[in-house]
Amino acid sequence: MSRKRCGPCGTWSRPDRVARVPRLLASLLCAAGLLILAVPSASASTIGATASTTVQPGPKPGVQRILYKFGPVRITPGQNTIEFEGNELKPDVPGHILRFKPDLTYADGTVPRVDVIHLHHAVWLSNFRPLFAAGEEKTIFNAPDGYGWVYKPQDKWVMNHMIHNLTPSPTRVYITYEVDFIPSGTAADAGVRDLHTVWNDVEAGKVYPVFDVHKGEGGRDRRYTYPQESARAMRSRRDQVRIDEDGVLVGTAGHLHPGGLWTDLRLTRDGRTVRLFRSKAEYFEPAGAVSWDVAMTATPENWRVGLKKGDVLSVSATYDTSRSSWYESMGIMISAFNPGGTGPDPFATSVDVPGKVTHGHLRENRNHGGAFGGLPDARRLLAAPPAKSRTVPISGFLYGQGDLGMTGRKGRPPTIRPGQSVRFVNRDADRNIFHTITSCKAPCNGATGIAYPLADGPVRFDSGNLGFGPEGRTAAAQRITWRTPKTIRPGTYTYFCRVHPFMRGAFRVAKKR
Ligand SMILES: [Cu+2]
Repeated sequence: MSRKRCGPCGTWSRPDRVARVPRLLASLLCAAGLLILAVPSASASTIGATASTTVQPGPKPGVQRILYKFGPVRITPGQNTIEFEGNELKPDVPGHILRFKPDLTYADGTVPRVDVIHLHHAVWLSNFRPLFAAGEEKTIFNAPDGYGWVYKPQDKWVMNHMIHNLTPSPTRVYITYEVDFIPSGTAADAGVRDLHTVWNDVEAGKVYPVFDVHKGEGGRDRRYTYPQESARAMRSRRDQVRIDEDGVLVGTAGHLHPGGLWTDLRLTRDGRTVRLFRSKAEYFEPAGAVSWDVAMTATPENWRVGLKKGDVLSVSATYDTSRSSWYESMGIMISAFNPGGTGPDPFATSVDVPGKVTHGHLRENRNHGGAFGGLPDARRLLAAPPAKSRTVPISGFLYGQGDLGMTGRKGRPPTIRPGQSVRFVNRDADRNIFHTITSCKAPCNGATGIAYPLADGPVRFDSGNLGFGPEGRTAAAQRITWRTPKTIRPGTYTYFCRVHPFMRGAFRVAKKR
């Protein structure tokens, strides 16, 4: 399969028919140039012999239900990278897309457990702009009756995906999407009104549009809203999109990460702002707002908002910070816009109604973790003298000293004195494997699952993804070393790898002699 590396520019772009700010225009043009290079070599034949299309009877007369299997996508040990691949798996004729249901499967059609293979995101780009997207919440996009996303066969599709392998074992997966489609010129297509995607992203214009949420941030309510509670983000306001023609919004739904409570879509017109919809994270997770066992609410079938040229749509994401830090978080709202259509004025009529989840609990989220996992309690282990130069190499998915999975001397926590620090070096980085050293509450030795471990240590530290990647489009921190803070007080500190949460370790700060 051809895998295209994109350069230092953004493809998370502003949507069709929406004015773009100059900063984004530059990144769009850059993305367009690179993707034009990428697309000609990418076709169904380069994806692999088993890339496939299945046409089934649709839910209504005249509607085709088409299942596309994009792959096999080869997943390397510990993979956590962002990829762009050409995508010819789309309808052959013009028409309208009424419904879009994404998923991730193995070759046999079963869905990987989310604590094993994790769909960080997939974005279906059409003509270099996002059309649909999926994360582990796997929201289903449904156009209201009488509307459909407009589609032409000459639209250039590119698959942007980040599939995260939480284990050291390579595998192969398929990104699947079930599309309900009506061909143009058929009776069923008569009168169907065009939809375009409006993409609001709190970090729009970045290929990896993420922000960190730290435990305890966000004031007394321990709820942190981005960008409003970040002075830096409020200076750039990447979350805003200006609408450049009159029309009607007919639906919206949000995307966020574990810890997220909701995303809000707002409209600003003539200096006034009104909330249009709150997409709530409804957690099935027994432990609460801490995992991917969640579904997002979407707007009801009859939701409409009339928009005027010059209106500004904006998004915010609110996270719970009472229990854990949430690194590399997202906040996106994906809306469907019908140019030229009309709808209620949201300043005169309240449109901010409760939504509905688009699916229930998913089986792949059933392994929650946290039960006894057989690992020791590092607080009871004998201390090891500090390693040479107080450096711990990370290699083969093991922390070289103090890994809770190692027995004997190697498993003992390296011990330093107050004012010193332990230095970690990721020796797996040359195999494109990133690791982190992230604080979790001791003993941090429970079984790995989607809700365990959490970044919930009493002293907050996080190394970032130690490794290198293409500038501007990677989770990598662009370094392979990290030192523990020198200010840490005596005690035993446990940590895990956010990329490979089965990796656990400890270090100790000894009392002053
Ligand atoms: Cu790791």
